[in-house]
Amino acid sequence: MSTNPAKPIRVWLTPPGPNPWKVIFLLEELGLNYEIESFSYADVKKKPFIDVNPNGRVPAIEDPNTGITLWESGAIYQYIIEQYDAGHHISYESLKERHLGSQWLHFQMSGQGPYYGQAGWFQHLHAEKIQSAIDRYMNEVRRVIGVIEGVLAAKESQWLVGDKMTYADMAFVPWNFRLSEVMNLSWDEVWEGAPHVRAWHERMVDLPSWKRSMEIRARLMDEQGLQWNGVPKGIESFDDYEKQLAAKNAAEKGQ
Ligand SMILES: N[C@@H](CCC(=O)N[C@@H](CS)C(=O)NCC(=O)O)C(=O)O
Repeated sequence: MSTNPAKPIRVWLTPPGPNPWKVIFLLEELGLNYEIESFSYADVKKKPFIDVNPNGRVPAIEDPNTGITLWESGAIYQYIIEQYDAGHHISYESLKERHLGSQWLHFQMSGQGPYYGQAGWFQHLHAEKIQSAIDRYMNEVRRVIGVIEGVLAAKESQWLVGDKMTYADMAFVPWNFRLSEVMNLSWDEVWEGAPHVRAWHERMVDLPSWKRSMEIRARLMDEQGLQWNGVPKGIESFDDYEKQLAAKNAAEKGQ
């Protein structure tokens, strides 16, 4: 059971990246009243958004029920859980489990998100191909998957905390969902040596709340003329997109 806010929580997001979908997934799983303010990634460091988040990164929320504005998806998770998961559908009340949930959320925020993000950046978007940087972040992605694999394999439960899915499990989904693109590998290759992580991830992407979140993403991407992988419509593949970005970069350097 969750406590539903009377007025919708406003979620500011740009559709392509994974972080906003972490929050939408949580709101959908709890069945909370919310609305989306979708805008272009090109405007993330501009007004009006930087009045909401001076750091110019999505997601951010405004909750008119409490007057609270928050950014950083981990802080948003903690707030939503404390304020709106009174029935502990995806959290625990007990001291140990509360802190284990916090531990995994911190690990996701500091160990998964930034490293996966840098892996994707150096693999696809950085103007030069720097193999040592690609290797460093890809190795770190593998290491993070390995940490979770070891923990899940050793546990009787299929979840990180206690014996049910919690927000701590859910927080990992949006970045893991992008791994095939980030690593440029098939899903079988991504999950090689990590059967427990694979099963854990697949259980969550099969949830109606995740499926609804991805339907919303598809609609908002379409509204902005973007294909599912973030490539603008009219450009065939991510490879072609990378080539166009590289040419644009080179032209700007030449100026
Ligand atoms: N630690 C932040 C990361 C947020 C983040 O990096 N979001 C990306 C989109 S997925 C973004 O807004 N990037 C804009 C930029 O890098 O300028 C969080 O978890 O909320």
